[in-house]
Amino acid sequence: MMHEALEFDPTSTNLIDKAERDGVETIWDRKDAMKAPCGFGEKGVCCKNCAMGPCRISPVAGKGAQLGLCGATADTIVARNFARSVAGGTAAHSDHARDIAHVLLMASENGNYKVRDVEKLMRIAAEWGLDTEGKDPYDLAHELAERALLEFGKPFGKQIFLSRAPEQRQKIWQELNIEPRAIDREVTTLMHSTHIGCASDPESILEMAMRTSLADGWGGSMIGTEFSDILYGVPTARGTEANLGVIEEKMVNILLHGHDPSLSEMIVLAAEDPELVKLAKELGAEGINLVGMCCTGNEVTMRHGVRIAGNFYQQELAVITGAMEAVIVDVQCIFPALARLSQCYHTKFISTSPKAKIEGSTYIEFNEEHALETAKQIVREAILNYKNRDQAKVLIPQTKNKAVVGYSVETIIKHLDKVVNSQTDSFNTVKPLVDVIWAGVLRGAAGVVGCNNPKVKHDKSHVTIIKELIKNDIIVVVTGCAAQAAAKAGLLTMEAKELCGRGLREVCERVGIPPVLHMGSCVDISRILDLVSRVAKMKGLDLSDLPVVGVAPEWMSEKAMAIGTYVVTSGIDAFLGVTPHVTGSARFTDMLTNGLEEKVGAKFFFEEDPEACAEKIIARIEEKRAKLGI
Ligand code: XCC
Ligand code: SF4
Repeated sequence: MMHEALEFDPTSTNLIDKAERDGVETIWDRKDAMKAPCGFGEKGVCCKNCAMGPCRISPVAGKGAQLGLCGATADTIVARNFARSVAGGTAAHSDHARDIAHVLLMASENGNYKVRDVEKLMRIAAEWGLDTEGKDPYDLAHELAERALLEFGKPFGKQIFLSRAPEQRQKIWQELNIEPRAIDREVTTLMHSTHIGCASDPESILEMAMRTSLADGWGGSMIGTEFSDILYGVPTARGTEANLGVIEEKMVNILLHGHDPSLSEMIVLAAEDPELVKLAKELGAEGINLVGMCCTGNEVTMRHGVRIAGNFYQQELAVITGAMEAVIVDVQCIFPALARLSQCYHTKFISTSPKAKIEGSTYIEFNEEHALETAKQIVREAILNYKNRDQAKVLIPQTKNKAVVGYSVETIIKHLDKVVNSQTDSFNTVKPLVDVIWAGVLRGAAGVVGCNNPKVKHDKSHVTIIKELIKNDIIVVVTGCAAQAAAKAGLLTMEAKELCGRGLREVCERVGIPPVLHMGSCVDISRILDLVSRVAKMKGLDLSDLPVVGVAPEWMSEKAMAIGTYVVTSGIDAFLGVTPHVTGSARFTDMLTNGLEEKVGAKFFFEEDPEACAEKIIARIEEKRAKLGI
């Protein structure tokens, strides 16, 4: 049976047919079994914040319950549910960042974790006001790590990275009293405020959610990105390939799936270990083939060129190929379904994080103290499993596309610099980018980010929107699973310039970049905040003045909810291709899609049709240009 959501992606369709033949179940079967989703949940009007409930508000005014037992209105319930998603997303990104800071704290010259980029260490330490003069890099790294850990729980003060934003923006945050304090405090306070019998004013709940989301974007996520760069190196442009065709028939295939580079970096090292490679060969394989998925896939492709097996939607399909010796996961975006699925094949499903023990998986705790040793043990398990592969069950789609990845802010600036040869402080100048936008050669920029969601056809919204934007001379930067959709569609190549308008094509040719720039994982959206802040500051403008937008065509996670909220709170419009669960409150929906603009100069747009979404984005960008008189 053809699942409607799939039509767009023939690679996946083949494997879905195979799943049916193999008698295994996938997300598409579960989606069918789910039938119509709960209408109350869909609209956000179901509250179970206390045991007097669940309370659900009738969507028809004057008919059925209009208030929860405690008297909460639909507006309050929707606002509280929304806010709790933002808290969940902020917690996930930030707890990941905390782990990275802990790893930096234990980094040492002779240990598994080293400081790979001393220059960036110095730069961030100086930015944070540490005395760097004549200090041993590791002493400085430890001092910086301790400072970062305090960002999560310090009793006083606000997030240090807020000062990266243009001054006008900081002032807006100050006036609204939404400058985030300690990250954990914002998450905790928001959970408190949305407890039964606490805040009921939707306006104020939204503002608290905005403050919490800023603790993600300009706090946890930014720490996650910058500290990963210090430990594992600043990403640079490099070639790779993407889609399930990167799985190799004659090699030991290992899929890395999840988020934290502290695990994946060690697995990369282990997979290169000569003894383990030798073992793989002794067992009849041609070698070890490490491939990535979701954000951890982005982390390792940006720093090592590790090939991308696919995005969120394809995690089950990778196992269904029958050629996957092991799936190694840590945290976030991992289907619990993988446990049962991998038992139908020879695949070892290895979970590693005490924060994400998955029933039915093989649990090998990843202990940072013995990082490389554990990583080798995990890779060895995969190799030993090669002999259990059932050749009769193997089907590897031959589809894959070339891609260039690794455009950190540093790398983008270096590329721009080559063209203009500007004599100014090379790290700080985004002048060439500013010039082409102001000259109208580029109309603007869009960050296309986020997940897959079976509510829309796999990757179709991502690809349709991106193509439409580059055709209209809007340069696109991508992260997360959106980046992988773009990679699979061949949009991260120099050749993709043929799909662009004249202006963007010219820029791509002169600078030597693809029209769609891979900027990393989802915490790396902080790189986008950094980049646009540099552009705004160079022009003495606020972020809300710039012809730039954020787009999440197929988002699904709470993290995406936090991202959308901090993007808007930072003054950048966010276009969502999947409508969040807020429509049960016309008032709250209006606050998001209208009222926010007055407060923070940006708002949400909900548009599920990708063509219409692209049109609205272009219109909004032109509106901003007109206001700037450019
Ligand atoms: Fe997860 Fe980060 Fe979404 Fe992909 S894009 S499905 S959150 S892996 Ni971040
Ligand atoms: Fe119902 Fe109020 Fe309890 Fe929510 S908090 S479940 S609306 S009584």
